[in-house]
Amino acid sequence: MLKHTTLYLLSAIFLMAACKPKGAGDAVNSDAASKVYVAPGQYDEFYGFVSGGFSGQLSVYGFPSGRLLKVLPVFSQNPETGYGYSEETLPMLNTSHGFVPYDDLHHVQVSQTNGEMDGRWVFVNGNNTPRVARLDLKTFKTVEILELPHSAGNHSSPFLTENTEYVVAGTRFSVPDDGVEYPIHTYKDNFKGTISFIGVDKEKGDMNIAFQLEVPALNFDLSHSGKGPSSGWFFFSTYNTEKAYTLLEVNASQRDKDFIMAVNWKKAEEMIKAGKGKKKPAKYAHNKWDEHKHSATSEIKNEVLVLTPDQLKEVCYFIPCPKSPHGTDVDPSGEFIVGSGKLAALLPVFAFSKIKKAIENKDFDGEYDGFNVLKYESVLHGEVEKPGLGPLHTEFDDKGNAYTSFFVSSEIVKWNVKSLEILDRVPTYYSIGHLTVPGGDTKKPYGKYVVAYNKITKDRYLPTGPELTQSAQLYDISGDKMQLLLDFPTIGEPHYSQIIPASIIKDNSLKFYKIEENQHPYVAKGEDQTKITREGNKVHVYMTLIRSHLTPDNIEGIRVGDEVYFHVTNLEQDWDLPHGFAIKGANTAELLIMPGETQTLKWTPKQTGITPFYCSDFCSALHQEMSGYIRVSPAGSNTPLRY
Ligand code: K7E
Ligand code: RUQ
Ligand code: CUA
Repeated sequence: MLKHTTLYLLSAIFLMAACKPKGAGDAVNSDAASKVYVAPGQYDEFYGFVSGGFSGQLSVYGFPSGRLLKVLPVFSQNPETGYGYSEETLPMLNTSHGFVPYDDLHHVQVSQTNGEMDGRWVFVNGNNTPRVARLDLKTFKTVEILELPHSAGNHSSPFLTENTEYVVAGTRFSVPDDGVEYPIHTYKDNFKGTISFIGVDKEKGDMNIAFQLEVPALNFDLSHSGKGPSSGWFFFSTYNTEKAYTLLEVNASQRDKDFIMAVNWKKAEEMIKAGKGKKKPAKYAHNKWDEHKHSATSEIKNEVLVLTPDQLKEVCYFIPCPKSPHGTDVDPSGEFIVGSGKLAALLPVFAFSKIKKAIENKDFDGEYDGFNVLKYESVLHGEVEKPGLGPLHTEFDDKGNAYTSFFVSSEIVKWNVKSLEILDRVPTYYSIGHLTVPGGDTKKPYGKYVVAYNKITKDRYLPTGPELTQSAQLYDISGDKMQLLLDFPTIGEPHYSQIIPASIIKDNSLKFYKIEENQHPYVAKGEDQTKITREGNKVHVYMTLIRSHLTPDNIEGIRVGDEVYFHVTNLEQDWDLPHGFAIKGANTAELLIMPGETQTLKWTPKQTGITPFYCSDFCSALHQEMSGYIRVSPAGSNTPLRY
């Protein structure tokens, strides 16, 4: 009965989010338009990489204009480019469960050097089938996907250490080891949490699981790396200290305080270097894109190194944090850590110097599952009082201020990190989740804007049926008061994003692939290298595209039942000259091939007749001429190959 009362109360609080804050219509000043106006032909000042949530994609926006520049498929198939359809890209979406072309992408991190965004790569998490992906910002392509074993609900991920030494990923659902079944009610004894430390190659960016920590069964929600004085530490918000395994939202919120777990990852790393890691069976896919072969490979790995709870007493410490903390955010100085208890009426700010002292002095308040718990009061810098309802995430500017999102009261609150004084608040329309200041989780914020990513759109845009676009809002934070400038729709549900000065990225952007560097096994580097080969029923067509013809363009001798592989090379050597490739009735893919690249479409003709194919991207005045015919003869016929 009590449980149900709590449930109703909680639902009531969260449903309030659907109410409309006052003054929704008149929140914009007349100069807002000029502040977001980027004249035709001009570039935006910032790139924004915005999570696409359950669309499994990442989108690229220009700021301050809010113009959508590109949608980048990661854990999804994309008919626009053939990603996840072409033979070369299929392995990217392989997992230990087979081909999984969807996921729920929440968090975005641009690679860092010395705690500042360096613009080399973007890392994102797959929340559902636990994966971490890396995109290369030279090509804006997904180049690596690594599955995480013994994890479920890869939510507190993929947060980075200051020099991108590690991508860190904590499990949201505690589970037993992969493949092991226990009665669910034995949760307390048999379930556990894991935190993966994924090593990143300094030059190439290649990821590998360096080690995993086995930790108590808790829900690891979010995390952030320490920096400066807190270098070498990582902070995770956790909830469900009650170890509930049913009606989670309610049971998991009964206690007054949950925990932030502080992890001394430098110490864990030393233990691994000293050979203390234990080998444990694991099954996970590691998929890599080869830029020269223009192809992906997928490898299934079968082992990880782990440190077990009995080894971690001097690695992990618990900090009490009020009611179901969500974001754990570290300020640019690295001294202050903000915990956001979703159901708490205040915002605790912890001081790293006090955490360090408490650990040195062994100033503990008992244990939780064999780990030392620090005293709340002894590590607290202070509390922001009555900040708002339902705090989720905090970002920082370069003037010592913090910006916290409040889901239930649907607002952003600006406060000073040292004085804890509330300075300003603005409504968001409606019910904000994450928010982003450019560089706002690094040592170097660019405190010009904050972008709100909202959970509920309601009536901000023209109705589009029951399903509305998701929505984001851009605010100017350069003055004392925040000012709403712009609404813009997003692709899928936006969670976190990263916003980075365009100057760090744009000059490194690749214009086209050099044809002489193309190492695709089926490349034709000129029309003289085009050909068709047959082995049994497998036919390989080495085809080229250049304005404005496909070579070969008349193909005979294909039979019903053949497996035909069209390896299509775009011979152009210039920026912005892709060609498309489409075959009538092909149910595998339609391709978009970049200059210098080779991609493959697999086609298994089911009926006899004449099948046209053509370039599907308008590429020149003779684009409509860019087409050809295939003659398909009956199975077993002996029409000779002719092209
Ligand atoms: Cu707050 Cu998945 Cu980062 Cu979304 S989580 S809001
Ligand atoms: S054609 S430019 Cu199909 Cu009218 Cu498009
Ligand atoms: Cu090539 Cu149109």
